[in-house]
Amino acid sequence: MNDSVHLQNHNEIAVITIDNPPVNALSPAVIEGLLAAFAQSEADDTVNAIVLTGAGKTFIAGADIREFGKIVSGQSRGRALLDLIDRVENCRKPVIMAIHGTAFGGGLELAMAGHYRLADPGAQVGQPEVKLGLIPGAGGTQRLPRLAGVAKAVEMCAEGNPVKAEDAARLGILDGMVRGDLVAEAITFAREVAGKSIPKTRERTEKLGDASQNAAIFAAARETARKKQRNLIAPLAAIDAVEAATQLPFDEGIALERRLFNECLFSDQSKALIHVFFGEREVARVPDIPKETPTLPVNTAAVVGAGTMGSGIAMVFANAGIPVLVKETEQAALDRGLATIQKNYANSVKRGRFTQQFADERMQLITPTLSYDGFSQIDMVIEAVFEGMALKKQVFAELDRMCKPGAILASNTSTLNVDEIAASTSRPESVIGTHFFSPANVMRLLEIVRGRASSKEVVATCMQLAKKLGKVGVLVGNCRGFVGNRMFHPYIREATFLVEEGASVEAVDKALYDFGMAMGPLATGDLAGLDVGWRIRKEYRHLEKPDVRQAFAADRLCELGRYGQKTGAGWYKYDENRRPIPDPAVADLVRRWSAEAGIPHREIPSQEIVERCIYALVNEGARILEEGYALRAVDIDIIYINGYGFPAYRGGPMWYADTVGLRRVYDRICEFERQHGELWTPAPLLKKLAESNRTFASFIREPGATAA
Ligand code: 3H9
Repeated sequence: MNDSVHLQNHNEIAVITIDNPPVNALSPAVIEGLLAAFAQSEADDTVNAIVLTGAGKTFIAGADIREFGKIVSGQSRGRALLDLIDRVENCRKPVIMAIHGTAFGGGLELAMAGHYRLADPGAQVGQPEVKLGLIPGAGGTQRLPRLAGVAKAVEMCAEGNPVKAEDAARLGILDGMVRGDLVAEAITFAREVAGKSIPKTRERTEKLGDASQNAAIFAAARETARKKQRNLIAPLAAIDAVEAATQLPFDEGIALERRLFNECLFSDQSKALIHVFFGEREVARVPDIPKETPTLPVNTAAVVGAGTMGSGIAMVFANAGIPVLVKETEQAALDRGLATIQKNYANSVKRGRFTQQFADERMQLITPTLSYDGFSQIDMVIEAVFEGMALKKQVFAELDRMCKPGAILASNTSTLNVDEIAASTSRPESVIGTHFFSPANVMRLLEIVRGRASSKEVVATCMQLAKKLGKVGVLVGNCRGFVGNRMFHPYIREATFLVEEGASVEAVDKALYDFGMAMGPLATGDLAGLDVGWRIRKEYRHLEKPDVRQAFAADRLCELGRYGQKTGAGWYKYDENRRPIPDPAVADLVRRWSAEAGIPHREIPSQEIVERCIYALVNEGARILEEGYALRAVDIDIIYINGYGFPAYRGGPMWYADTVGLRRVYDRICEFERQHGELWTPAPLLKKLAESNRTFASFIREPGATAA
């Protein structure tokens, strides 16, 4: 047919194969090839039935996401897939879908327009469009409830999670599972159904339920969406579209789905989420480390330090099936670490995330130890001891003596200089930073810190390992705080300044929560422990300029023993369930401290709160980008979304600034500089891009001029 669609005749059964690697996305060429293949098969009198399958590792991963930009810019009407789907459903010969790998999005929609669906037991089906800020746009919201029932269809379209073949067969999305050769079995099945009446999904109504039951399902789904997918428009649109399937004739339902799909497609949310989808894949690409770079095997690991981070990191390795030693210096600390791990697994089993058997098997992979015995066999060690340079250096010198040549020696430092740590070994090329985020077994982000001497093999291995560990690995350069924490510092500073200027603790947190952050900055401080920042600020006090304003309120709270959640009080008070309660005592204290410091209190609108905090992130991000500590603006976005609770539907801080317009962001930052002084000096890159009407996304650095 064409390069991406092949047609073969197997004794009266046409087999159409999509061959569009890597995931058989429905590109214009695939759709065109399929239309031609169906036309030819229908016209061919020797063909009695048609089997559609995918070459390679999957059936169809969905519409081609890269095409959406063309619809938005008016270059394409985007109707071709709908036309194909109509053609398939109206085909006069039975169409059997032979599904392996994934039938996602448009792939499932096409499959549901077929007359029968058979699948490999390892297959998955799903409508993940909502994760791209979209709804199914090729009939998914109308056909899925007809096959799976209303409740499951609402859940799948609004939440976007995949369903395994076995469950899909039970639900009626699939007609059966095939354990042997999928295509051969589909051909046999095709012979059985050829010539018989052809069932069409659009004509089915028996699973569409009754009005009162449905009303309860939709009300519950809307409530869940508002809570769990806060501020997102696509989940609610998906629910509306499925509701239409229960209330309108099929064609009218399709028309409504189309309208809602387009509304979502043209929204800023969808553009941002598509940016994030490609961004999460883009960050794996490191310009000077090609794909073919050899990597080192990581079949065994060790973690030094069994505190909160160390025990979480050990779980990450165990969960990926990698045996891991956990070393402590004292039995009591080791016992505490192991108890934490056991408690975490027990909670996961209780919540249904893991089976007891899975948890038991993972525990078996974790071996506690008080010595370096066995370290000489280990492929990769992650140091997760207390954040102090002297101790880290001592541990690395020991690892240098104990570990085999070529073993990767990684530090989980969140701020310290990886080159200085590497210098305490005789093999700085094997040393790298792997900055996990707390809780390590939950948070997806892994900052991989490239030292001056880190070898390309070591960097490539860690980038690849991140994926195996279920993390998004982002390569960053070795500056203080790396990318994430370096930007977090001015963000928290502004939140504190705002309180010192008269905004209430709750108002600051609410403004940023409403903006979409997972938590307000002050509540985050309480969770992490205010003493952490206090300790760092004390250590670096000698670097502060005397005439530059410093935030003081958090340090004063620490002096009063208010470290946050762990002491039952910080910016907030906490009840026994660690629920935050606004504390009038804090408001009084801050008012007094501000008066003493000569800072007048004033009303601060929530817009200013958001701009002060978010633009502080953006300005520091611009410096990091220009200095080469992040490879691209999107790397910063992915860090903030996966490690700091930045809303994905705003695309990350740099993408968000692009959508506001860099000129506007720059002008506002200049205003802040006039009001608040040199802490707000605009980053030179921001100034340059704003003045030339460009975006962060368009910024490409000279090759080689990077520390990441
Ligand atoms: C849709 O269908 C809308 C319709 O309802 C209506 C339309 C009118 N398009 O993830 P990987 C690329 S919306 C284009 O690393 P894995 C991906 O960028 C769509 N490209 O592999 C990457 O490229 P590169 C609904 C796509 O094995 C490469 O393929 N469907 C698409 O870890 C490999 O991807 C979805 O949302 C695509 N649809 O995971 C499914 N999908 O190598 C999105 C992937 O240059 N896809 N690419 O970086 C996925 O969830 C995963 O890719 C999948 C494979 C699970 C399939």
